Amino acid sequence: MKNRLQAIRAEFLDKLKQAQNLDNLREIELKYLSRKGELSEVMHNLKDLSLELKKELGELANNIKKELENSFEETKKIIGIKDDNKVFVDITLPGEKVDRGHLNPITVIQREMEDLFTSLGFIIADGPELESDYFNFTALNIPPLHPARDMQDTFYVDSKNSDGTLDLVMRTHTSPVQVRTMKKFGAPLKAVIPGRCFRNEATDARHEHTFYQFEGIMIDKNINFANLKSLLEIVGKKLFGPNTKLRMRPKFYPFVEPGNNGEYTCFLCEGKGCRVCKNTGWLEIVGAGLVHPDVLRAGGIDPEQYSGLAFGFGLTRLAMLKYGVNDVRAFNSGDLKFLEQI
Ligand code: FA5
Repeated sequence: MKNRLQAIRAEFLDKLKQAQNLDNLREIELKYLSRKGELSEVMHNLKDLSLELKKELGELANNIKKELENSFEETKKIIGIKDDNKVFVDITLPGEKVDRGHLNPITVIQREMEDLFTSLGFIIADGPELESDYFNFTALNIPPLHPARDMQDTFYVDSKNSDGTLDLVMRTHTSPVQVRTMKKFGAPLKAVIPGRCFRNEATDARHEHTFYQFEGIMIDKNINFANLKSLLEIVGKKLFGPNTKLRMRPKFYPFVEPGNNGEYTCFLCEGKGCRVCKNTGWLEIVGAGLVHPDVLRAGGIDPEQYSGLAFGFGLTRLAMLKYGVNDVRAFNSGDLKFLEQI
């Protein structure tokens, strides 16, 4: 049997050397390597041998099989290239599935908003996520020890000012970039600022420690509340459809005066009341107001000459509404099953 194996090996390699085209190769494969080929037949007969011989010849047979298969594949590659009219393609093999990625839902909404605002002449501005305490709070009319700081607790970085107060914070909102853009570009100014924010929250289905906002600021002569209202109406119609209505209710934000909460009619029930709007018919979407004179001054703009409007959407919450996501924590979970289905 040992001789038989060596003879098959020699014969196979000889025929392979002489093979000219893919048809020759198929014949060789059938005769020696197929299930009913000569090599398989010898291997099948091993079962009748003693345990010791079976072990010895079994190993030899396997090594020869591997060697012949490798030589066969090598020759197939070479002949496949030469024989260019007959490239070896096995059409019975399943195709290779290529996974396609897609944009994160928050990015989709961010881009939609950016498109809308750039079409209205706004620039897109950016600012640091690790922000100074001054820009995040003080420049926005929230001085140290002011009770309004309690509304937005954050993560402080261990770096101190000369007076011992903590200097750097993970920004709690995109509003610090209002003052940064005012200082950079002056007035008049029309800018939107998308970005990631952080808060030290007891997280729940609607509150995450890391989330996205979409800020807007517009400064010019005679900017008033009507400008703010009409701008927010345009956004509501773009996001939720042409019948969407806006209502604005007073809310305290230290950096705007008057400050308010913008609510849109619920896109799901169109104001009738449902589980998404908790039966109120309205969805709280945006904080907004007219820029406080102190904030204009912090940005180097004279409030006697200019006035401004500002707003801040919760971008993550918008994505939750648009895609019917009922737990904000899913966005940061890294769970591909969640991200792929959106
Ligand atoms: C602010 O952050 C203000 N800077 C918004 C603003 C800008 C007001 C300009 C006036 C002028 P507020 O804390 O309400 O406001 O947050 C705004 C939105 O961010 C909320 O409506 C909500 O949609 C989103 N948000 C706030 N905290 C979280 C959180 N922990 N998780 C997810 N989204 C949040």
